Amino acid sequence: MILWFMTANAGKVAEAKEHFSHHGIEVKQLEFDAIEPQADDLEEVALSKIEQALEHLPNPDDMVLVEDAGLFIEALNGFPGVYSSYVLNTIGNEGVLKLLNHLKSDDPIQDGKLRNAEFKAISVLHHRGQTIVAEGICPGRIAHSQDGEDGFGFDPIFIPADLDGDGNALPIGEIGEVSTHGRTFSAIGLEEKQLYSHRRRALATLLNSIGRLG
Ligand code: ITT
Repeated sequence: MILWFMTANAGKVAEAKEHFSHHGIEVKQLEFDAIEPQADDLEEVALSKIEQALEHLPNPDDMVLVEDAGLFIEALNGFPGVYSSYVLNTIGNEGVLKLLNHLKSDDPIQDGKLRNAEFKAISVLHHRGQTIVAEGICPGRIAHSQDGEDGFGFDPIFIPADLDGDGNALPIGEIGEVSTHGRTFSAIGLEEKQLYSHRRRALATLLNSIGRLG
């Protein structure tokens, strides 16, 4: 079974390939100059992308996937969120770290929370006239400095929350059975990132629903 992933981001494709390879689905990148609307929420952007993807699908019977993701930093009221690409292309990871370094609280509990953040992904899968939408969230925090070489985007500055034995995210700072021990997504690499990833969570939900598409 072929699944076309419409994205310009090779890092996303690598993660989707890794995930679907365990389920007998071949992922291929569908790349063209898509127009990314500036909208207030990820789902609106993702649904606009799927409309465009359908016009470029090599075979109308194939499945097509799009995704819109973003990094939401609590102390910045969710910024950069839907502006994540723009922020990465302008101030970059160093700029985000500088922004957060200006924030300080005298209350140690509040101070610890200032770096809380989450990745969110909305994935949309379309097959023969039917559309499924799934969300994946990965809570975590922003590191004090960049760490690691792997991955893409904000991976060098994002430390995911630990997980319990069932793969559920624990409150930030709690030590879990599954832990990066304070390392970022870039430092742990693709396979370990999948344990925590917002993308993998959204894709797993989609995969559970594919059967319903017939
Ligand atoms: P598309 O062609 O699929 O739109 P994109 O890179 O523009 O690719 P998004 O708009 O979904 O992707 O993502 C917004 C930004 O967030 C973008 O700069 C990504 O690099 C970054 N991002 C998304 N998922 C990420 C992840 O898992 N790790 C690190 N950064 C991520």
